[in-house]
Amino acid sequence: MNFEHILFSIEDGVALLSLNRPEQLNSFNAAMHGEVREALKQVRQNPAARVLLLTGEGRGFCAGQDLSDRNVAPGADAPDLGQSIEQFYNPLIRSLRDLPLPVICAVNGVAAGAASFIQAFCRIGLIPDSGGTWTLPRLVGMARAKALALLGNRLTAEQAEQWGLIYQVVDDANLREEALKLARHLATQPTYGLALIKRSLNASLNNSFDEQLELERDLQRLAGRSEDYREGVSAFMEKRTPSFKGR
Ligand code: LHQ
Repeated sequence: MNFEHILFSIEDGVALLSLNRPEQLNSFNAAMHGEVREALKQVRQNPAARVLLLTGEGRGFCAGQDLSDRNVAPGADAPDLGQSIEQFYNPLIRSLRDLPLPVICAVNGVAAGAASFIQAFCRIGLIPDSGGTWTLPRLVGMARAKALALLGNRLTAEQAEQWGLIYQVVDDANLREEALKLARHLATQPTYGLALIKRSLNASLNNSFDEQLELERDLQRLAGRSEDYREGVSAFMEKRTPSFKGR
């Protein structure tokens, strides 16, 4: 498949996916959804991809849905947004959340709608979707989540970091380099184990303590059978740098 609306490559263990509709601040239309879906399929299937790095071309990261696709004529039927979410957004969110790799998001500019430092939905009569109403209160607490979702104000990157919405702010000029450095580092690590860590942390948000202890037992059993664990222990005993394969 030739990509028109995204840039996609796999190099040094890092799958780099950059949204590429800069004039529309990388907002999503159906074609871009299709390309992202195809790229994520390749990431899942290609063992050379050990880490996924997401970013955007131009001055924006992503402005959510392309609203020019939603501009209905007066008197025409309203679009079925539930259908659009079912077909496009929910599968995308599930696919990223379940991807058995570390995912780094280098948010290079405004993120509105489905990825978000602006919960812009309330400004046009919608609710935050793509898991926004689930993720936000868990990351920043209910009071801040409600303020963000009901007011639709812009949250600066620094404030997003202070509130625990994102991991780290870096200077604009260094963003791509810093994100690639982190991605290349992770790509040399025991990425099978990292995927199990991601799975257990995701599950912890809904589990009781006892359920989580049981999940840890099961996932540690899998981790303990990996080649990487064997290599990690040998390298430690032999006082050398381990060489992990992600298996
Ligand atoms: C855009 C867009 C855009 C098209 C900027 N579309 N062109 C999920 C499931 C199913 C259905 C419905 O929706 C959803 C979820 C959603 O994503 S709903 C939320 C949709 N997104 C928004 O409401 C955000 C709309 N955009 C904005 O509020 C602003 O553009 C932000 C705050 C993102 C950036 O503001 P500025 O930095 O001032 O840039 P701008 O507004 O001047 O935009 C630059 C250009 O990008 C401009 O085009 P132009 O030809 O005038 O240069 C915009 O029209 C275009 N653009 N967002 N979503």
